[in-house]
Amino acid sequence: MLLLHLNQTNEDAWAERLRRRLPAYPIVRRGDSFDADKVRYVLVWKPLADAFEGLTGLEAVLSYGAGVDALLTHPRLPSVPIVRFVDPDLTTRMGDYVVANAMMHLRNSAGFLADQRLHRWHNVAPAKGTDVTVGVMGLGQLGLHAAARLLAQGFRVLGWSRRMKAVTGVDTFAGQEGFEPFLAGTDILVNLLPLTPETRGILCRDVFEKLHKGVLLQGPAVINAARGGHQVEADLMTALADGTLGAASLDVFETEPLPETSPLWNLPNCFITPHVAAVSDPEAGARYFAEVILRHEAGEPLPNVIDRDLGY
Ligand code: NDP
Ligand code: OXD
Repeated sequence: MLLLHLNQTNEDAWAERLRRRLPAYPIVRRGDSFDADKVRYVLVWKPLADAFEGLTGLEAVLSYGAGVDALLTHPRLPSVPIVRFVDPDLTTRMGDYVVANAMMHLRNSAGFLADQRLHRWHNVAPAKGTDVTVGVMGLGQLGLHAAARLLAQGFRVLGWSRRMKAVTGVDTFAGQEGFEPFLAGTDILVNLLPLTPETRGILCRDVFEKLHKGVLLQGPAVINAARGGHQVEADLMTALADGTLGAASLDVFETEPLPETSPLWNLPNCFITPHVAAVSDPEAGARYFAEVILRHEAGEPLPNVIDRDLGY
């Protein structure tokens, strides 16, 4: 049995598509009445307190988000494998977000928007893409794709990961010793790291100050498409206000939804989106998770199982 523990608005779409893909497999939803001990798989992302209650026969937790930080901090997370969502649909959406926002920063969108509001004709030329370096933090499923898309746009691309990687066209750095040289060469910093104890708060003033200056008109830019817990919002506020950063694109926040009272809303050089950089599409998700279940039921190993010790 598959239990859908989805606490979001498109719950019906997920249920309908999964039932279509798995017509012979029992699927129940949170709130239905069912034998909890018959549940072999639970589809969940940001688990509520009771998400795993009574699931004594569980084979795997299926995370319909790519990031598993909310699962890993659940106090009653069962010790079964966690399969996360890895899919070209999600990856492409993230690539779209990163490219769109990198292009906005390249073209000085924050500066020209501010001028437009003042009816000011300020005739300055933005930098050229081939002179701008985008540094991608995290060279996993999403970071590698984003790097390829940025290269295709003509940017120079640097990449940073935990372990050293060889990526065609990308200058790569790894670990703590690689972090400062990576930052020193970066005009636009893209965060695609998982949220772990090691990466929490990584987008802080000290990091913003180390970014490369002099290429983008208003100063270096930051794009955070990973998790709000990566950014120190007070540091972002001051860096965006005092020119340490020229602009930022934030899709994720320490508290979501971003409170109406957050001063981030009012910063003219901060582009805010409501955690939609790469949504998990029900059609793509149903295709992926139906395949995971069918293969596992046929005796094959589970794919994309996260490493609990690493936290991603
Ligand atoms: P992956 O697990 O595929 O990749 C993670 C990358 O981060 C790896 O390259 C890994 O290094 C690197 N990394 C992890 N820890 C460190 C560290 N301490 N120092 C340096 N590098 C580190 O993740 P995905 O690419 O699939 O996803 C990344 C994140 O994006 C998710 O965890 C999620 O939080 C976020 N996300 C946001 C979405 C949105 O809509 N805003 C949508 C989907 C995901 P190594 O290769 O050496 O292991
Ligand atoms: C994810 C997300 O982790 O949407 O997939 O943030």
